Amino acid sequence: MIRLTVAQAVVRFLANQWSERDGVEHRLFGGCIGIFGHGNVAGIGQALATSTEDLPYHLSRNEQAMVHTAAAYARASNRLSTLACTTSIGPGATNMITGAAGATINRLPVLLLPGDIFSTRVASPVLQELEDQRSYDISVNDCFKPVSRFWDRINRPEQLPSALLAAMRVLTDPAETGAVTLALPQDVQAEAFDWPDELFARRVWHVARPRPERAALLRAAELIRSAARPLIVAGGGTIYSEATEELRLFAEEFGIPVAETQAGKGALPHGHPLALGAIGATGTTAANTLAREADVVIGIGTRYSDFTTASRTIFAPDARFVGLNITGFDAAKLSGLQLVADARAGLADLAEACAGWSAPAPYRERATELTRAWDAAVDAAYALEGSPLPQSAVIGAVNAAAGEDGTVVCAAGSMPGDLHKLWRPSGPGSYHVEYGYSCMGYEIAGGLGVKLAAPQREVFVLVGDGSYLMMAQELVTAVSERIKLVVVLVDNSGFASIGRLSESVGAERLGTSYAYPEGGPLPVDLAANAASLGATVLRPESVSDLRKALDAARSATETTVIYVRTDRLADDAPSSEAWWDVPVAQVGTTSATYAARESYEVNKRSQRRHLTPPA
Ligand SMILES: Cc1ncc(C[n+]2csc(CCOP(=O)(O)OP(=O)(O)O)c2C)c(N)n1
Ligand SMILES: [Mg+2]
Repeated sequence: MIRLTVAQAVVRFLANQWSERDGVEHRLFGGCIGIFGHGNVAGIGQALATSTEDLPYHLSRNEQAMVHTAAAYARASNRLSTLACTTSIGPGATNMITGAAGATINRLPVLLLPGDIFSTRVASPVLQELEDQRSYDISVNDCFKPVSRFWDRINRPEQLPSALLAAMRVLTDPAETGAVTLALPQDVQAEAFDWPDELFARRVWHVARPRPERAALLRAAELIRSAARPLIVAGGGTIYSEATEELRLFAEEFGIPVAETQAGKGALPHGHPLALGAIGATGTTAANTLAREADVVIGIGTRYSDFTTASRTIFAPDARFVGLNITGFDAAKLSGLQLVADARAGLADLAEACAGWSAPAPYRERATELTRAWDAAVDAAYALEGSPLPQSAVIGAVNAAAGEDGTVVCAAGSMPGDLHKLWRPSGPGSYHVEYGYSCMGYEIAGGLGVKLAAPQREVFVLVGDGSYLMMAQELVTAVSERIKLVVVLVDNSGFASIGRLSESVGAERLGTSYAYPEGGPLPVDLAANAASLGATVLRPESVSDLRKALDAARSATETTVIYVRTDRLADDAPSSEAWWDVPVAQVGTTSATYAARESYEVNKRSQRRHLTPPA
């Protein structure tokens, strides 16, 4: 027996959890990130302060941000490792909900430990307590339920061991993973209990590589062998499963071109003759052309978001789908033939089952040709010059500076779409755009997570002025913890993305420009703001100066913010020639609205249901 408080037991337990895949073990928790207040200061706070275990603590500046940091850490670790997040009760806790939704949507493991109201309820209502007149059993932490893959509240110490084990199981199960919430009432956190020694034994969570069922494998192979124009859609699961080498071999052996989702980008590096790059609403014309022509689509580790399918307009109405996915839920999408398996194991088995077959040779050449044309369009966009700077040129300069060991981080605004189209990834891990939740504010916080998980990488955060204003404070965390980031702050005085969208739906760019109501720029200086938070700041005004600034930031040891001005109204990236479904008002006061509605209805007609049985 070991006598510890509940919080001390949590800390000790977490420090002794490991994940294992392919014989390699990883600490399941690279650390604990948190902000203290009443609800965790005397519990988890005291436990961390006095712990001798290996669980480093990081002080974040915002609870939403710290969940983004943990999710980015998990993504950069291919989900084999994450961070635990601790908060006070009330607003500290609920600030994490946005981050939790982002992690769950992106299928990334994060452990959330919000403080909770007294289990004894003797002094209720306490500061920051939600009083629900229907039940004393409800607290704000109930809001975590829909965004958590496992949720529990520890009202008695005896409940802790089974809750911890269930939490670890979900975090390390690639089919179930996402945010896991263990709400910890503040009195219970501080309560001592006699724990069995075995609770703190070193525990290894084996991350499985389930193989496909034989019959399903044969069905999938038969469908693939029947294809004249097969296409692979590689999603994030391909990267998390570390299946990129199997993907390359599979594509080469059978002559199947590979298109990539946002999370899958980098699965097949740019320059490979079968790498089509991005697919969908923000795709390359190469990938989108072949998507329209494909008769069999093999989705690997993809959730088929509306961006990937161009809101279900990119694939032929009678295209048939094979869904190789760790979850049946995703495998079955678009009426797919379900191949429920780990991506790497599934690809190896599928290769065996398809042996001897190959897509027609001219089809392979067509993929390479289409890609060459897109590459030329990107070269032209990357070569743009001007003042304010063209966004494509900014992305091109960062792409060049990132080289082989760089990772680009982004999440919201006009840049994720441009990055998806333009960025030339050097491999898996080089591209980190959070586009499941596309959460403004993820950028700098996420950059921290990537750098903590992969310190050998040079991390380039691309952040718009809108996102920066939502969450710039993590620069202070970067500075104080000496976590080096290169942040490229792209200021276009508002929302280029939503402004463009607003105009296209007849909403007249309302609320998308940072200016006085009567017009005219605001006396706001975001570069000075970044400097005031402790970053080194550079203000290049030309593309060649930007390149020099990137070189300087790369060789610096401290966090640098490179501030560039771009034009909110410019759209210099080549078109994807694909659609995204955003509803347009059916009645309005301007002819623009009616024109937008009319073209919307035309596009709607090309939306497909994908109900064709696969075999
Ligand atoms: C938290 C959050 N709120 C709102 C949105 C909707 N949204 C998407 S992009 C965007 C504007 C982003 O502006 P900025 O970061 O300056 O990028 P830009 O579009 O100018 O490139 C908004 C409001 C969002 N994605 N996330
Ligand atoms: Mg902007």
